[in-house]
Amino acid sequence: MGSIKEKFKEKADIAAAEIKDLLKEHGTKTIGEVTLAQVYQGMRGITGLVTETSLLDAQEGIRFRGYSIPELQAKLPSAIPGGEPLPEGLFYLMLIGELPTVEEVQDVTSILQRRSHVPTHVFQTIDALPINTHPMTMFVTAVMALQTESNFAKEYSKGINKKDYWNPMFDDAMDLIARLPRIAAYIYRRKYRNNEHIQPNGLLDWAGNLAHMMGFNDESFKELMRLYMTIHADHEGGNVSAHTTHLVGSALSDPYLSYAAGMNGLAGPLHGLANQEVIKWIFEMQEKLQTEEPSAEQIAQYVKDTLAGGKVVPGYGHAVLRKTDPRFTAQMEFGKKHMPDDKLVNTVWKVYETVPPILQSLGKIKNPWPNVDAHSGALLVHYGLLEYEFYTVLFAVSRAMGVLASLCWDRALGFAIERPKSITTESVKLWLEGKGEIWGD
Ligand code: CMX
Repeated sequence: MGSIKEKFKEKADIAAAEIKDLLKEHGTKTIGEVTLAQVYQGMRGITGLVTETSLLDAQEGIRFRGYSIPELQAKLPSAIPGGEPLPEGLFYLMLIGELPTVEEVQDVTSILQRRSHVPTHVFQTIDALPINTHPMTMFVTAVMALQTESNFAKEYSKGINKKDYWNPMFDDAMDLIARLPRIAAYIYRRKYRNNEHIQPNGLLDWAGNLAHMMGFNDESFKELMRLYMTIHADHEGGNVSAHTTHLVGSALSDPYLSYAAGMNGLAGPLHGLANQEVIKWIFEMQEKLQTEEPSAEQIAQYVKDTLAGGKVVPGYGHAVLRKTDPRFTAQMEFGKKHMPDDKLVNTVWKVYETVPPILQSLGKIKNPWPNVDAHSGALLVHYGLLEYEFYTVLFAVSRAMGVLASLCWDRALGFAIERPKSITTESVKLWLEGKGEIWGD
């Protein structure tokens, strides 16, 4: 058993015993009320899940095991002195609950290197799809093809004690995270670089290797990938991609099936696909206005036209956050350091000055501030990654670390199959007339 696996099991056993005691003593306590409006409106604000890896505060933004993004940038080991954190370090933190040492991060990097082999049939499956297939469809299809490799599925069919579920789950999570950069880079090179592929470099870290295999060897692009993979990894448990992975995993579907399901949710324009929508929206604005440097007035008019067309302003708003997303701020800092004069990046900053007051003036939007997706595309375009349909694949590679670390915890803590109660409007009407209850079995 590798040391990270042993450490995970040790931590999980302690946590499982704590939760058992906690529920024994406090299990009947009420933690909130549910209104009818919440039931109809996306269950917003209902606390109904446990996710150990990160917690989102509406004002402060995301904290991973208690650490904010600036704290991670200061405390996690980096590939170059003073550089961006290595995402392997964040994965260790989410999985084990403690900040890793440099050696522990190196250990994760080498485990991922060793497990990164992708079987030929996965590449053949990608090749079988028409070239105009969306990269997220290719990505999820490839993950499904890779499901042949699931240790959990094999062990379960042989017959496994439920106490041991966590073990093959852990192996699957590691294998899958290790293999995703290879798959993502293959899709990128097949679709956008004449099918000319680049072999992995065994000396590089996980995110650096992804940049290398995609064909981007600028050191600051590798740094961007390390930052990008870190900040997109997790956003507590209720968002569509994390919740779906957890939900599907709760049926004991293996990590390949569960993660693929979650990434189908990430591919929606109100969630992860918003990163492609933002750049598309800005490119269309440039095209319409015939300028690469639109003024604040021109942007304001374009925003109003977008809203008048019954469309959302992509990259703005959030279901939980009520301030500028710290993941946006981290990318803005990166832009100021590496490309302060880039015209597109400056447009993103001008959009940031212009959009919030307009959204606020509508009076119905709970959060007029930018989210993570408002910034990411402009940084990628700076390095020549213009193919915006690919952006959500990068988000998906990063998100694997959070949702799969959580899946390991789900199985180690023996979490139950998810099965909330649903109701019909007819039953609501009867309840309102005092003719029956809508809850219960
Ligand atoms: N532009 C226009 N209208 C918006 C808006 C935006 N950016 N954000 C919210 N609204 C609208 C909603 O559509 C809703 O309108 P209706 O009442 O007419 O249906 C109203 O404002 C209230 O919405 P809300 O409670 O403030 O926001 P929700 O929790 O319902 O939705 C989100 C959150 C992210 C889906 C929404 O803000 C949105 O669509 N944003 C644009 C897409 C985007 O950037 N998504 C990425 C989010 C981050 C991620 O998951 O990656």
